[in-house]
Amino acid sequence: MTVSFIIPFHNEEKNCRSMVTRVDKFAHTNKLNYEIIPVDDRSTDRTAEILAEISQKNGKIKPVYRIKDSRKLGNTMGKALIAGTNKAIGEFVIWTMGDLADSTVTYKEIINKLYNNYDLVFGSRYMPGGSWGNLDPLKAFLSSSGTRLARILFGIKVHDITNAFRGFRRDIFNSLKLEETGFSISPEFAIKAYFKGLKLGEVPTTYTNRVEGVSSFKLYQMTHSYIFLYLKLFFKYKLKPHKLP
Ligand SMILES: Nc1nc2c(ncn2[C@@H]2O[C@H](COP(=O)(O)OP(=O)(O)OP(=O)(O)O)[C@@H](O)[C@H]2O)c(=O)[nH]1
Ligand SMILES: [Mg+2]
Repeated sequence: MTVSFIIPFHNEEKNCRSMVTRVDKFAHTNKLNYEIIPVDDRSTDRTAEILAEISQKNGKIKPVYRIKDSRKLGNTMGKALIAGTNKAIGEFVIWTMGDLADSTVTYKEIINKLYNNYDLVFGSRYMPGGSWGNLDPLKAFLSSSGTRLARILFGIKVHDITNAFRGFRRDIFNSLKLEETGFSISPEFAIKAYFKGLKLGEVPTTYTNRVEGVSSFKLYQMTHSYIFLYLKLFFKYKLKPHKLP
């Protein structure tokens, strides 16, 4: 079994080397078959340069340089995660953030669940045993509200669908036809997987706020895209008139 780690980076020159090294060390120590796919977008700092340098010394690191044009507006993390996943060869895929926010201990637990026939396993900050650590209280409130709303609207039982940190079987990915370009890809993936009848699981994780680098989080943009997504999916899955046989 091969595990593909997909890591999105945007202006993470202070984090990208330690992040890729940390994942590499984890995978090596745990004797995994693995590959690491860092996906860089629009970085105007040395991120791309550093990724190129470390990938030359280690064949398991296979960077994707997606958009070079820094003038392109808007967050494209969703597109980056899709591009990385499309390049992956592993049977299992893990999305993990490039600012060192996710605990490597959780990788093991996600992989164990995938071995136990789960299709999509969330790293969950809000389930018992998980922690949002030093995450800003407003962000913690907003992100947990995104999950609560999905529970009310769609009946999804897991506790953290707004965290992009997750693992899944690669073969379930293409059929979901994910479209969100930015951060809202996280709930979109969860909601579409739920309605597809896939087996969703979760493992507790402890979140760590970034120490270095600049945040790509934009409150207005994110809230707006979440509301639009939830309305669109509510219409698609809950209000759409049933077709006559
Ligand atoms: N490829 C790519 N990566 C992105 C983009 N925007 C953000 N990222 C990366 O996605 C991850 C999550 O973005 P963050 O800026 O940490 O967003 P956040 O976690 O909501 O905000 P923080 O509180 O700063 O951690 C980081 O690894 C970013 O470098 C993008 O447009 N393209
Ligand atoms: Mg972050």
